[in-house]
Amino acid sequence: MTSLPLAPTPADKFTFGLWTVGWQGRDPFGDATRPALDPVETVQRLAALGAYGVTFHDDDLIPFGSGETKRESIVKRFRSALDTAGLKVPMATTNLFTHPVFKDGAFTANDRDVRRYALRKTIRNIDLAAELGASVYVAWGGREGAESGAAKDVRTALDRLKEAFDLLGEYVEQQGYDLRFAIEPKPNEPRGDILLPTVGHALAFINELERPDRVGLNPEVGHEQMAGLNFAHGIAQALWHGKLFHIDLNGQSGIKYDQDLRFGAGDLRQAFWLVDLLESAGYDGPKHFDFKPPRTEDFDGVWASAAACMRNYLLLAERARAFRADPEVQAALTASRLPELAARTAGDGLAGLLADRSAFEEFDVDAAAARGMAFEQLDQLAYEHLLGAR
Ligand SMILES: [Mn+2]
Repeated sequence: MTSLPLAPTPADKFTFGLWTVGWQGRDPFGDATRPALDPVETVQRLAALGAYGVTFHDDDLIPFGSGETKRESIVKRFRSALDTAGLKVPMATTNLFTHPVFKDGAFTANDRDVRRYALRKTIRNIDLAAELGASVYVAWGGREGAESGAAKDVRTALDRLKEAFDLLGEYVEQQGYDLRFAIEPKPNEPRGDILLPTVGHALAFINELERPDRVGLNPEVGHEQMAGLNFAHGIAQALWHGKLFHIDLNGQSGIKYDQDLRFGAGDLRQAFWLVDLLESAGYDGPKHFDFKPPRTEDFDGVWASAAACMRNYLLLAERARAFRADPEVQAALTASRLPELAARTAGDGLAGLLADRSAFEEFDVDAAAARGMAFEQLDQLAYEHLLGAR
């Protein structure tokens, strides 16, 4: 296949966290392999690559413990870099996991004073997020969890987690900010087990909040795949509930540590179905990359990896469009009876269903059981498009 002339533009709404390209490669077994990156340089480089925006944790931009004067000068310099580069800040989040004070969690730490500190730290960055024009505030509770059974009373911890989101919702409402929260589920790492481990757990939790409309999801590819789940299915359900407020794109190879590979690496097949879903569903929020350029890379590798995230999305979108537009695919979808799934099961109502002898008494169960679904022909067509053979 020849190289497709696909270059990202801000209209594609690709965004990156400061902590992604800025990751220095420090892991549990080794020290940093790259120096720190100036957020201003990140803004310039991402704009040059065709990105739409950047996102940040409070401490990515303003080092933990900075005084008010230093904070103001950092924000001023960052804002001016954004304006010059034309980059947006559609989302921000809080670092409630790096500092040792959060070793037992933030909103669900057993220590009450840690919980109160975590709320104040979050509220402080919500003000900055609103000031920079963000419309989504992500909450990843990386340390909200436990390694052992009695260490965390999960039902009580969920009470505290609800209390936190209710208070944050009240604050945002009081301030009149146009800001919604997006919970990011993850099953484990850094805690042995994390609360709200999957999309489904988080969706159920949101229903118990005082302001459920203000809270949705920020699912991450690798986080669901770490739990062995089908990410596209999880996203489809989040869309069905109207809860896909934001999305973290990256790559993961099966059930193992959180790999944060560039988007498209790892499970390419799931990446294809994800892009097919996002494009056909008309998702119009930011397409946010939360990945880590491997610690083997120098800065050339970092920017190559960032550019590849966007290019892989565009390539997959092009492949998905070709798949959907192929007349043979449309015929195969009909042969697999997808249009029939869209028909009401009992459009004739309960009375009609009960009166319909062909639905039960005269239904030819054996004939229906014998019908093939033709899914293999359909799936092979998808593979042919994904592999560039059609
Ligand atoms: Mn991850």
